[in-house]
Amino acid sequence: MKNRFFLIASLALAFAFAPSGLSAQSGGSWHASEETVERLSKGQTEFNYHEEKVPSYTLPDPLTALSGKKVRNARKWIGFRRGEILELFRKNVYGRVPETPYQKSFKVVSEDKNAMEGAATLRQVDITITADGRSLDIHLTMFVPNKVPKPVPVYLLIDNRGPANIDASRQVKSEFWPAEEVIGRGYAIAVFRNADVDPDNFDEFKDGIHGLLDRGVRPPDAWGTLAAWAWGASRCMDYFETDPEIDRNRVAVLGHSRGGKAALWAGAEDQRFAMVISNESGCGGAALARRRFGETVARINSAFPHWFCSYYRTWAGNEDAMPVDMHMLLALIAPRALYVDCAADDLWGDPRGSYLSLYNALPVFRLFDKTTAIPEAMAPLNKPVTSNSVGYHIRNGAHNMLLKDWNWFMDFGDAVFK
Ligand code: GTR
Repeated sequence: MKNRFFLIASLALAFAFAPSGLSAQSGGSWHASEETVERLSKGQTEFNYHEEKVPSYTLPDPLTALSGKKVRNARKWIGFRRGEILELFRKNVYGRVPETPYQKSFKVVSEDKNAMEGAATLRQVDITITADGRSLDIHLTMFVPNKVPKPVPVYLLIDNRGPANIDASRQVKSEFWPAEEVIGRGYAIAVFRNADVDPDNFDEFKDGIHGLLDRGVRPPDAWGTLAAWAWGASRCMDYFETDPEIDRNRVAVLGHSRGGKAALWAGAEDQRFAMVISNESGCGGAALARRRFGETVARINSAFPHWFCSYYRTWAGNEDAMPVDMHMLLALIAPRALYVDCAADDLWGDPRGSYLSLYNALPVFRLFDKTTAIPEAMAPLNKPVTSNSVGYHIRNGAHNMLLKDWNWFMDFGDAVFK
C-alpha cells in the first residue's frame, strides 16, 4: 500500500516537473516483440537481438573537448568542439573529401508547369561536375507546388532504391517518394539517385565521383561511398541556392537506410541543410555502435567495404575504443532540426539504439535551447516524440520508408519550418 502511494506520488511529481518541450505520451515504451527477437536470432546467430545481452558501455562525452575541458556554451561548441568532432568522423568513419578542383554547372533539361494536373511544376536539372576534361552528371528531379507563395521549403531525398520509386512521369507512384502528398502539403520535393554520384559497388573506387576526383594513392581517411552521396546532396543544395522558388534556408535532406546514413553525414558536413531526416539508418548511421545490437561495425565493413573510409575497420570488434559514437554525429546537426525514425521489425537497424543516440545528443541541442527534452525511456509505437528541433518515431512494420513516415516528417516540418 505504502509502495503504491509512493509510486503514484512520484509519478505525479514527474509529470509536474516534466520539461515543457516534452510531447504528451500515452501508451508505454516500445519494445521488440519476442517473436521477432527469436526469429531473427535463429536466422543470424552471430548477431545480438536480445536487449539483456547488450554489453555495458560508456559513451564519449560530446561536451568534453580533446583538451579535457568541458564545453559549457553554444559559442564554445561552435567555436571549436563541433570542428573537433567533425574531424574525428572524417578520420574514423566516413572519410575526407579530396581537395581536387572541379567545375560545376546547372542545366534545366525539362520543365512542366502543369504537372500533377496543375498542382506542381516539374523541373529536371542536370548538375554537371567536371575535372580535368572528364565529367559526371547528377540528375536532380523536383516538383514545386504551384499554389503556394514562393520560396518554398523542400525535402531532398538521396535515393538508394532505384528509378521506379522516383518516377518523374508519375505513371509509377511509390510511397518511398510520395510526391503528390508532399505537394499537397505545400512543400517542394526533390530527389537524386545515389548511383549518379557513386554506384553502390566495391570497385576499388574507380567509378563515380571517386574516379573523377581522387588522385594518387587513397589514404586511410579517403572518402567512401556514403561521403560521396552526401557530397552529391550538397551539390543539389548548390543548385537550390540558384532557384528562386526554393527557400535555401528551409532545405531538408533525407534518406532511407544507407541513404539515411548519407543524409546524416550530409547534414554534418554541410550546415546549409536546415533539417536532416534519418529513416532507419542503423549501423554507421543513427544507431549507437557500442551497443553491438543487430548490425555491427565488423559486419558492415565486411559486407560494404566501400561505404566508409578504410580506417573505420580499426573499430570492428573494438567499438569501446572508438573516439566517437553516433550520438556525436547527431549532435553535429544541432541547432538545426533533426528527425530520426525506425521500424519495429527492423531490429537489424537497432531502433532503441537510435533513440538512445538521439537522447544522448540532447546536451548539445540544449546548449541552444534549454527547453529541448525527450524522455530517456524508449518512445511508444506509432507515436512521434518531438521537442523543439528534435524528433523521433518508431513505426510498426518492416524496413522501408512509407507514406506514414513521410506524414510524420511533414508534421515535424510544419512545426519547424512554418
Ligand atoms: C543492409 C545494411 C544496412 C542498411 C541496408 C539498406 O544490408 O546492412 O546497413 O544500410 O542494407 O541500405 O537497406
